[in-house]
Amino acid sequence: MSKKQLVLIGGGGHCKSVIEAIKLDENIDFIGIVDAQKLDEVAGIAYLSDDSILPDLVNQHYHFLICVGNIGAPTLRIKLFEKIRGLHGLFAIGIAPNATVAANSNIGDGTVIMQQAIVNSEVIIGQNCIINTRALIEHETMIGDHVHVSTGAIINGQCHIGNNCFIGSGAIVGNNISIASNTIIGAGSIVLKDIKEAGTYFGHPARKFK
Ligand code: JB2
Repeated sequence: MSKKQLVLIGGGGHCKSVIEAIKLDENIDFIGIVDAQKLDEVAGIAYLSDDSILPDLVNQHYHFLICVGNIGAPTLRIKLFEKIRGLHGLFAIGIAPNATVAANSNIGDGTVIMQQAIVNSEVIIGQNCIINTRALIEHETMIGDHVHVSTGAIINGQCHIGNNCFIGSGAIVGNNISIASNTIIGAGSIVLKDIKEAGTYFGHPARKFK
């Protein structure tokens, strides 16, 4: 199998974590990093240019991963994803070699599964998501596009997480729970009832904050 030639978009903190997560994947060749500001190399990967270089990189048939995080608002992640999609660019799927991903799960383009995350049987994850370090996604759960399940969060079985949600570090979502698109769940919160109205929810049990 030929190696996937990969360009990373955004060279900040999340990018460093992504490089660490996937650098041992022998099927990846890092081409470099595109960032709005000029950088030196990031975790050993070369800086290429700002976004004006994207059409040229798409023409090279490189694959892309958006590497800006999504703490709360996914606006920049979505903007960059749509920009590359508008150019007909190809997206990679990044899976850390030490993550566990069920063979019968379905992972969308541009999604990254970080170190020691677990994606269990028949899970469906949309495009441009972050399943962050040590997150657990249990059986038959469906996750929309542009969702960030942060470090150590647990989404139990048969849940439905809408588009653009942010599930904070260490949060727990009970079995068979639906969470409306565009919802933020604060770190450490516990969600045991469906969330039908988008907003920011905190606590145990999680309550609407705004
Ligand atoms: O339009 C843009 C653009 N705007 C900002 N195009 C490109 N190509 N890059 C852009 N950036 C770059 O994204 C910034 O210049 C900066 O280098 C990078 C964002 O880095 P930062 O470290 O600020 O955030 P992050 O998204 O990598 O990490 C956040 O989310 C992670 C999940 C942090 O909060 C981390 O602590 C967190 N772990």
